[in-house]
Amino acid sequence: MKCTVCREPAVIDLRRHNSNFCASHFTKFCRDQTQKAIDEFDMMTPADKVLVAVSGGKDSLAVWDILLDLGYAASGLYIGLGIGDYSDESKRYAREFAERRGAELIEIDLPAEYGYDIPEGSRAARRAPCSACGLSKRHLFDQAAVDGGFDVLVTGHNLDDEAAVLFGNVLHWQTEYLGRQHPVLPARHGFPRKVKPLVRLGEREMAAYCIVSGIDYIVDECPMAVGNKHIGYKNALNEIERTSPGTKADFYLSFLRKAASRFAGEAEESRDGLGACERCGAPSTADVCAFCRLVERATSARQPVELTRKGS
Ligand code: Q46
Ligand code: ZN
Ligand code: ZN
Repeated sequence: MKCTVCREPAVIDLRRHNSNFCASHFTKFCRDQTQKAIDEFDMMTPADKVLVAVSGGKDSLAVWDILLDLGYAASGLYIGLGIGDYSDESKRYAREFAERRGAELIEIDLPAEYGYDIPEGSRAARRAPCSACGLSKRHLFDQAAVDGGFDVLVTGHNLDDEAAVLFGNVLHWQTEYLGRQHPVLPARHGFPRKVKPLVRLGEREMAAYCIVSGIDYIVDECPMAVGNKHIGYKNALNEIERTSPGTKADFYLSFLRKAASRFAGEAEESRDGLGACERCGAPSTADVCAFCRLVERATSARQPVELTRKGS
């Protein structure tokens, strides 16, 4: 197998692009695809102050690495979720990467700063772990970006993630979510601009990018992801992709080009009428935002346990 560009030995074959690449042309391919997504969807410019949401996994570290190489001023934001060894290890990878690249890493520790971890928050709020986690992360990412004066918040969602979410939204005709499923959400109502520069690159490519770039990342999946419906959607799409390479990219990117705008109105309506949370000031449709309600439930559920322990 030879590199399509230079004929040196290739390290990866990309069937949907009908190409093979050596390590250096693969790295260039990933950078080019990222820059193409940034340009195509007007995500940001090198003048922007960029904050990357970093989990310690391959996608977030890869996008951070690529943005730094493309000349963006990108800081990282890591949130300690209190998910046992998984959180300890993922923090170590995020710190190691930041140190190696000499980049700023902002850290927030959910248990230390807000008094609960994701397993507790999920039990107390009677939400699935990923729902309590997603709500907490979204709130803290938004707040850190706005407080830190960042122009744009970057997440490492890749093509596989976005295609799986789209698949789920289509299966259930979640038209409001379809209206919001764009790789750029403009800044408004106290939310920062949010962008997903990896939407043209798949999961396998991001793992390969980290390997050829010498980036260590947490390989284990989050233990709380078990039962997450998106894993099933990804598997179903991978099965289709196996026999028809390129279908996944076509499904998602053609949705953006041909159909997304038809649902934009519904998303607009749901974002109108936002007020400010009376406790934290974040944009909210209710007097107290969902995050502050989660904090309240999770911490009041914790207190009696601590009191019992102290008294015993
Ligand atoms: S960290 Fe959180 Fe993910 Fe773990 S609990 Fe679910 S959402 S799976 S990206
Ligand atoms: Zn080459
Ligand atoms: Zn609030």
